[in-house]
Amino acid sequence: MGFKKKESGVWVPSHLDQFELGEAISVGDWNVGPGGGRFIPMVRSELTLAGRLQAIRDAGATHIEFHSTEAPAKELKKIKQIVTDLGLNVGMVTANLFKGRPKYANGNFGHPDPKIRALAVKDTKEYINFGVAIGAPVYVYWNGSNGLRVRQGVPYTDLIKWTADSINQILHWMWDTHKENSLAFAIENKPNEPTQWSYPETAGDVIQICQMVDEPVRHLVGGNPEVCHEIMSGSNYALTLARLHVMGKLFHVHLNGATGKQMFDEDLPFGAGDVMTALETVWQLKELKYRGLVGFDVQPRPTDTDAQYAESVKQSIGRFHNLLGAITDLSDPDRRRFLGYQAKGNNAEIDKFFFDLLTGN
Ligand code: GLT
Ligand code: MN
Repeated sequence: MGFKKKESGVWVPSHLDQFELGEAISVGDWNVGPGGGRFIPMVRSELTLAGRLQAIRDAGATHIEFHSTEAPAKELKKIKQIVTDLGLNVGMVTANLFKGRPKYANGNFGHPDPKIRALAVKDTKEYINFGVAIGAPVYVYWNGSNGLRVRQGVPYTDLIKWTADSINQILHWMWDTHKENSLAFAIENKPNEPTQWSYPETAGDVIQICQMVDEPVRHLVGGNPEVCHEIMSGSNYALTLARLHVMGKLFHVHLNGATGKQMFDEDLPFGAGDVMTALETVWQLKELKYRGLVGFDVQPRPTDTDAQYAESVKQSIGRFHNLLGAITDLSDPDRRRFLGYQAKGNNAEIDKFFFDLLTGN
């Protein structure tokens, strides 16, 4: 895994041309669980790590994603064994910089206190080492608590500079330490929750950070756009995939679903909430010839029973394959017809084309 040098001399993440679309399905360990939250009771029984991974694998995943909280770096040997025994691979790792420590309540890489910024950098480095040791191609930084809880809670220009600077430090350390075995560092933007205003908020902010880090380590950083987070911002997810792709920064994806009327992360199964977004997402990934990991970040429904432990994961993967199948099965004349509509700006026919594709007409 890691990075490879193209003939042009540019370093690129190796995993991005490794899989056929839909072949590598990566799911968060946190995507199954007993349920429970501020307004919801625990409804399912707790499973062990091995039990959770088995449920995710049986739902159709090939890769697993870990937080430092559920899969602590010090348990590397044990975790590696469980993953290998189940025939899985690790797709992504991410240090918990939101609930990992009480100190992160008011931010991480852009926290006003330099000691807490340094702690976030240290926690990240430790978990990158874990990711390298366990063979994960991707590291994700999700902003989490980074940002503002009140207006001017952090000086705005400093928030941006501190965040970029913390990431820059990590990238230099990673390249010096791990060279081409480095992980593809994918930044996952989200506009709010748990903050009122988060940074990085949008894919534009992710690209801003990519531009702010030093040129010799810039190849190491890109984005991990998530469907729900884009919908919360009022953005078109497929357009965001393209935004990052044209900059060479589409390092990973997190697919899920949202109704579009919520200002919080609904984390519905992929294809739930807004099925057209799901269809367009698969269409766009195919269009971009995306060959990285297809990651899912979904939560169980509060009504799911012990028999439906990984139902949200299973439905998400099933729908992805269904939609991919429908798109792949399009005949050449139908494809040409579609391109003709696009070239002429025939919006009515384009709209009908997608509706018919979805309904099998
Ligand atoms: C959390 C968040 C996700 C992130 C995870 C990785 S944590 O579940 O809602 O979008 O991808 O840190
Ligand atoms: Mn996510």
